[in-house]
Amino acid sequence: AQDLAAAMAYNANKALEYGEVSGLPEKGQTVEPPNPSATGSTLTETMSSHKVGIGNTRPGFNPGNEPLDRVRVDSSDRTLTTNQGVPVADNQNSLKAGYRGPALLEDFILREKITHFDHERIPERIVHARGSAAHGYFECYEPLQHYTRASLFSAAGKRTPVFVRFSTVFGERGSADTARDARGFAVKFYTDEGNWDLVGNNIPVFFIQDAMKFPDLVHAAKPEPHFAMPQASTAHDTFWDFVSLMPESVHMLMWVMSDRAIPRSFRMMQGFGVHTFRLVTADGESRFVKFHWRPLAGTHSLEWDEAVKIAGADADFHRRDLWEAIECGAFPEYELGMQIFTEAQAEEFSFDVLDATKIIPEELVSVKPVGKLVLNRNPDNFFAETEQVAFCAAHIVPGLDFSSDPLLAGRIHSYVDTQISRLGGPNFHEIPINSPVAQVHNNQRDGMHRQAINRGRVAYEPNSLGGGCPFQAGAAGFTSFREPVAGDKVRGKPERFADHYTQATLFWNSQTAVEQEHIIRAFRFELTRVQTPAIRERTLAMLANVAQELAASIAEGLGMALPPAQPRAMQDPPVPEVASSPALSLFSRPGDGSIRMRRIAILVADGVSGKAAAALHAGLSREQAVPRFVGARLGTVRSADGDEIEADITFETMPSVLFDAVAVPGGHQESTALVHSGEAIEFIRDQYRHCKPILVLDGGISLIESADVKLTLPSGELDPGVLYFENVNDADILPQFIEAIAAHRHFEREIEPPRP
Ligand code: HDD
Repeated sequence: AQDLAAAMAYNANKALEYGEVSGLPEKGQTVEPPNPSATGSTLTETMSSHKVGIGNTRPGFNPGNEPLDRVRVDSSDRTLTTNQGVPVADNQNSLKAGYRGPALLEDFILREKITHFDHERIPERIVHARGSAAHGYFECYEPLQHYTRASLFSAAGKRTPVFVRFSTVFGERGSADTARDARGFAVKFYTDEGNWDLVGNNIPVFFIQDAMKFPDLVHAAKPEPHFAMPQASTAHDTFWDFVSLMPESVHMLMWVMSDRAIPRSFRMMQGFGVHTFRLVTADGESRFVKFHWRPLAGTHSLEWDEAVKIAGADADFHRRDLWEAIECGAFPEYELGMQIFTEAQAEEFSFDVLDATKIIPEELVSVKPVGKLVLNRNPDNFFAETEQVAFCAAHIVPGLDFSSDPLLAGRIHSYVDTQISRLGGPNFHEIPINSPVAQVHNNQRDGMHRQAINRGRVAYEPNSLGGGCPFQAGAAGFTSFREPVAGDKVRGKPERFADHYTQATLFWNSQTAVEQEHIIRAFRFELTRVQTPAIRERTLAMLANVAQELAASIAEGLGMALPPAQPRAMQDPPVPEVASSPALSLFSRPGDGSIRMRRIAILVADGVSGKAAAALHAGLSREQAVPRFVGARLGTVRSADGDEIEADITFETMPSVLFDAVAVPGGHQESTALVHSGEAIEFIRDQYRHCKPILVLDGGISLIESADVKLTLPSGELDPGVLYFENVNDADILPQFIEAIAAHRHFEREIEPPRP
């Protein structure tokens, strides 16, 4: 009984009420009321003491803003209790009248357990339901007061905590990670002047120009309502019906049909704020800004065939990758860049910066690096953090402001609104993952699930009974930029919004031949799945305005004649500033040359050269890559040198598509054993088909030959991604293999569709 009492003495849920944890607020976080003696609280302890603890809080102190530790629960060494903290003696059997008798209504333990379980699920997000998240920090490179008074940009080296959620857009919560889709890139900055949510995507433009069309877009893209198919795919009639009638979507379609929509990893994709926002200085001066995230690991994507196979082999491919990278200490990093420009500059552009279907080519406004984002901690609990996090485009801090982008205007409303039904009420800002680090003091009260226990009798302003607190921040608070506006009340769009094609063509012209080929194949895939010929035809007619050769190649793949181009909304669009922009190619950002967290298969079977296998494993591990010994079955493999190697995983459980490269370490029996394994041959063939690096040593060559892998390209040159060394001790093996892996893919050899 004594042990039980000791175990019960501490309740991690209520840590606040036990000493140290409820410490003083950070210096500078407390705003002293102008006249403390005027505070007419009936709770005198509010003002009474400098001591902390129950009944002894400091003025302005709000325990709700303490770090998340206050709500973390660790049940190790604890007894099981009900939600009321009552110890539970038996968690196996319900209460019955006799062992074979009926269950009793009074069994509050059973009823509480089942009732809670019955209500465990909350609605998934209307869009972006499938996501994965991580904690980290943002570090500012240099003070930016010249551009903005936002506190997170106020000093070099200043760190602001962040929580970042990546997502697919259209799939349901349990859908596969590698669906063709845009990816959400939502960042919550817990700044010392409140939360700023930069809720972006990995694509810099959007399907539509006005929030009025968002429900239509989502209804068209989601599974069709009569039979709820297809899941996490836009390859169906309603989507293409809608977009082919909405040519403003064509620029975004080009991006979504490119390999951007099948990233290799969340660590290897860009992010964009999409809209034009404002930076505002302390003097009230404003410039426009577009936000860019650039991954230090470079931008890399999957091949479509790979993405499809990964969906079956590991539907959690991106979630696992993010989790494992952080667990391994290979922290994902991104640089934040800003395209900063004036309204006068914006006037001169051939496009409208309030149109979310347009980019600003980097040739016009360069991207200024302003800071670094590092993701260094996985959430403790998926539901409490990743699921309950509520990003809102309306969450903005002093020094930043919105532009009049009509898509953004709708978002400012939608996000807060959707959380109210998703998270069950207006107090979702109190859920620990959402609560700001900055203090919260206002006269909003009550509502479902209220956590804060606001003291005193005052919940209005102005007041004298509360000393006028909380008082207005005045100039120190958020002030909207004084933008002069005038105009008639109208429903309509500015003229340049009607130019739908110029930037879609710019994107097409900026792609390499390999990327163009992939875009054509993606359109063919999607439109082949469309059942209604008229929708295919209308889409082709729209694409003919982007590039004739694009539309013609797709038409050929569909077995259709190319229809005449759709009439354009704008007959004479302005001449674009640039005809091509290399920064729009995925290949323009190969990354920092590291192979951190790349997965590499080392194929093993009895007779493998153990020395070579071990050297490869050690060398790749040193580079923070993840080598795995892959065999036909688990257990021990006896190497040619007599050593034993433990196979980590099998061909069946981790097929080729889950690896970035393969090594066949050679040896004699080994090559024979693998040559007779259909799985090993298929493994190598897929690596080859997906343009991945292949390393072959010594006798391993027979396996490569069985898989029809050529050391040379059709041009006769050596394939830089297929490395063969006869001598397993060659000093060049590791450096060359690492270089080939860092290059990610070797598209020189691309053979899609595969040769017979
Ligand atoms: Fe949105 C979620 C990104 C337009 C309405 N959106 C959501 C998320 C991201 C984006 C990343 C997931 C946040 C998370 O991880 O929880 N959305 C965008 C971008 C857009 C965009 C980059 C265009 C530039 N969205 C957009 C419009 C509307 C919405 C025009 C409505 C008018 N978005 C929502 C939403 C969601 C959402 C319904 C669903 C769940 C949520 O908000 O929290 O309110």
